[in-house]
This record gives sequence, structure tokens and C-alpha cells, in this order.
Amino acid sequence: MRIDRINVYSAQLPVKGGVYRMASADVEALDSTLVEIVTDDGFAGWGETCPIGPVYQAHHALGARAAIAEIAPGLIGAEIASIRALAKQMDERLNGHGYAKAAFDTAFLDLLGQKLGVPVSTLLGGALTDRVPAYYSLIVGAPDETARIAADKVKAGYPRLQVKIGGRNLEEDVEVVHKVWEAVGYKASIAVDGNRGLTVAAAIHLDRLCQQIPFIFEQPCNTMDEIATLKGRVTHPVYLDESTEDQNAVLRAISLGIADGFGFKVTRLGGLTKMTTVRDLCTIRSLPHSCDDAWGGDIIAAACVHLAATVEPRRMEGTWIAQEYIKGHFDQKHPVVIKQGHIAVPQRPGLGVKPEPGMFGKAVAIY
Ligand code: 0XW
Ligand code: MG
Repeated sequence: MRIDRINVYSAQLPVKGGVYRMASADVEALDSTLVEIVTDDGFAGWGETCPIGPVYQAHHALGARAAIAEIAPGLIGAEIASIRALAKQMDERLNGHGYAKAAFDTAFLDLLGQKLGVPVSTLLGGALTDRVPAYYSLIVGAPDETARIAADKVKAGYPRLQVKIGGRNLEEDVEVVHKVWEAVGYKASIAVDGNRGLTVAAAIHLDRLCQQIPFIFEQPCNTMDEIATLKGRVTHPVYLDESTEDQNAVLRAISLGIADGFGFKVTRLGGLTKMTTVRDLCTIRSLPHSCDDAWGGDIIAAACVHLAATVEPRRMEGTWIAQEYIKGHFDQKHPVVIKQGHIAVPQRPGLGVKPEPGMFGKAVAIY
């Protein structure tokens, strides 16, 4: 099974509802990059990478495609057998840029799974469940409206909510946390996500003013160093998201003891294969984490769900997929869908999803 051709596509994903609002940025449409790897024995494997705009983290759509252009020509003719050998080949063509390599890693696993007749979760070590929990992300919004949506989503079956804060005054942030808690209580777990937007001082104030509410604080401040200074000064558990820029950042956070858990993004960590390492580090230290990505369609969603299925359920914080904020699916027959706040793990070989033929139009690049 050798790589014959690589097609690269761009898919525009407008945000359902108009705007997705976070402390770090407002986004209205996302530009997803898809890679289709076609092999000499007639298989097609898919990968995807979709930064949530150019500001959320140091990733952007055109950067992903430029990195793909550096890597792809060197992969033509390569055998899809050893994922480690393919990773080495990618590293020999380009240093870093894990979020672009992640799309290839997903496609390699999709191909290997199809060839061997097993789902990607099996290649990642094996599923522990056939259904993973999802979580709902409440964008930065007015406290009453946010609490109303929170109650609706818990009624719809979501076991976890993420409340976005930051980029506005402390009073509104404190109010939204209280109102969501009053609306849902213990019926769902709550993450309060600052998306890097709070100063250390604001994080300490918010922590004190919401003392009795059992939430976890997700990426309140910009850097890992700022977050490290919160240790011993806040009472809520602190999770890192944007600061987990690569495997080494996760190792550092764990060894410094400054993270009580993580919001992981598969492409930021460099792909599913790299994620298995940080997943296992978290197992060693009993650390909870999510398996998400910043944005994306069915390919990213399937990748996140396969990985999430391999995580010990008691430490699985949920999988966020963009379904609630995008229209339609890439795969009409076997879409990845949230039902009652949970997602079924695809059981078919490989990722178990395939974009409809021709749906992305003309390839933006062919190698
Ligand atoms: C909720 N998410 C997974 C989706 C957006 O990309 C932001 C992200 C987060 O937790 O920061
Ligand atoms: Mg986050």
C-alpha cells in the first residue's frame, strides 16, 4: 500500500448562529483543510486540520496548507505500514508544524485501519467504550441567556458544559458562572474557560467570588508561566488548554504540578499518534482530560471520538465536536453525531467516515 496521490481541499464552514465568541477572538466562518491520500491499491484515507481562526492559537489555515506543501511531495511513493516511519519522514521535511502533520497522521491511520479491517480506535490501543460523552460550549454571552441555554442543553443530555468568559468586565463573568450554576446545579459538570483572556489578578478575583461553585478553571490566563503562579492561590482545579502546545508542554505542566487536567486538541498536539503519549502520561498521574479539536467537520470529529474511546471513562472529560455550530455533515450516510449528549464510536474500518465524492470542489493542491 503506497501513496500514489495527495489531494488537498479547503472547506468553508460558516458558524451556525453567526458568531462563535471567545475571550481571544470572535469567529464567523472557519477554513478547514482536508487531505485525501490515495494509494496504489485503490484506498483513500482522509485527514483534516481546522484552526479556529488565526488568533486562538499560533495556527492558521494558510499556514497549514503551506506546511502541507513542504511535506506532501516527499510522501509520494511512501509505504503505509509504519506510522512511526512516516512521522520520521515528515520530520525530515519540516520541523514542527504539528497541526499540519496531524492531518497526515489521521489519514495514515484511516488507511491502515481500512487495510487491516479495524477501526482507528483499535490502532490507538483499543476502545474501552462504544459511546463517549460530549460537552456543550456556551460562548461568551449575557448571563441570563447563557443560563437558559445551559439548562436546555442539560435537558438534552449533555453531561458537561463549558462556559466561556473573558474579554469583558469581571462582574459579568462572575454573574454568568453563578447563573449557570443556579440553572443546572449538579446535573452537569462545569468548566469555566477563559481562553487566555484573564490577568492573574482577575482569575484570583473570579475564583474567590465563585468560591462555592464546583467548576474547573480552563486556561484562564495567556501563558503557562502565568497559570503556574495561580498554584496555591486559587481553590478551583486548573486545566490547561491552549498552553498544551506540544507533548513537551504537557510533560512540563505535569512535572511542575500546575495542571489538574487538560483540554486537549488533537491537531495542536500533532495528531492522534502523538496524543496517545499524552493520554498515557495522564493515565500515570490520574489526570482527567478532554479529546477535542479547535474546529472541523466529520473527519476531525471521528478522530476525536476514536481517541476518546480509548481513555479511561472516569477521566474522560468529554469530546467537543463542532456539530452544534456547523451546518450539515461531510458524510451523509455515517455522520458523527451527538445524541443525548453522547457520541457513538464509529465501528467501521478506519475512521468510519468518508466525505461525499466531489463535495469540496476542485482540490487547492494536488501532489
Ligand atoms: C470549545 N472548544 C473546544 C472549541 C473552540 O475551538 C474553543 C475550544 C476551547 O475549549 O477553547
Ligand atoms: Mg478551552
